[in-house]
Amino acid sequence: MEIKQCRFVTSVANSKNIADYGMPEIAIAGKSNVGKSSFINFIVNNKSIAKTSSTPGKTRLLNYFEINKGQFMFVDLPGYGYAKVSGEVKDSWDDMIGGYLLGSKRLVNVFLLVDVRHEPTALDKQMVAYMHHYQIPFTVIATKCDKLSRQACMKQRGIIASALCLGDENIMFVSSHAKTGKEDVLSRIENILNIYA
Ligand SMILES: Nc1nc2c(ncn2[C@@H]2O[C@H](COP(=O)(O)OP(=O)(O)O)[C@@H](O)[C@H]2O)c(=O)[nH]1
Ligand SMILES: [Mg+2]
Repeated sequence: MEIKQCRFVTSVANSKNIADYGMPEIAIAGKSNVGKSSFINFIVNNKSIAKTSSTPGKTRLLNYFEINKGQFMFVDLPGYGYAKVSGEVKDSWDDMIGGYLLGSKRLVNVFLLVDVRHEPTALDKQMVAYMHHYQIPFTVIATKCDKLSRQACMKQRGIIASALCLGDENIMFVSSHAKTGKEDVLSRIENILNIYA
């Protein structure tokens, strides 16, 4: 699996306006500021196609990125955990997230991003419970691995896995800044797309 091309398609502000673009969709979910947009830029080899921000909680949109001229779509979901205005931690996700997860006809997998340094939050756990409930396949990816030593990352693996009721081997590790972990992500994408081919 190689990503040769990426094109921004559209932003959707209301989950009622979700369209069917005729290709499989992989959604990118996680807290505000966990590194979703940076992850997309890293995986598609583009420095800035997805807008990154050091101000959490800004994106209230679904952003669609078409990969390899119709092979699949990355859908960048709104982050959760921050209120738009006050900057306080919010205890529910945006309606857009559930609207998308249940409304998309082409969703094949959710990449749930968690910060390697932190134990998953209540909202991360809710996401996992929700995906189990609706039988939505997902992949947990720990981000910002450059922030910890290799040994510390391996320790976090167990903490993250047990908080989300998963086996250790189900957590993937990336750093968009140090550009590590891409091969694992690409082979995961390849496997996911093969299932639905
Ligand atoms: N050290 C480090 N920082 C990162 C990494 N990925 C993202 N960031 C930083 O985390 C912040 C939020 O990133 P962004 O991609 O906008 O997160 P999003 O809100 O989930 O889309 C930005 O300041 C990024 O530079 C990473 O792999 N390593
Ligand atoms: Mg973002």
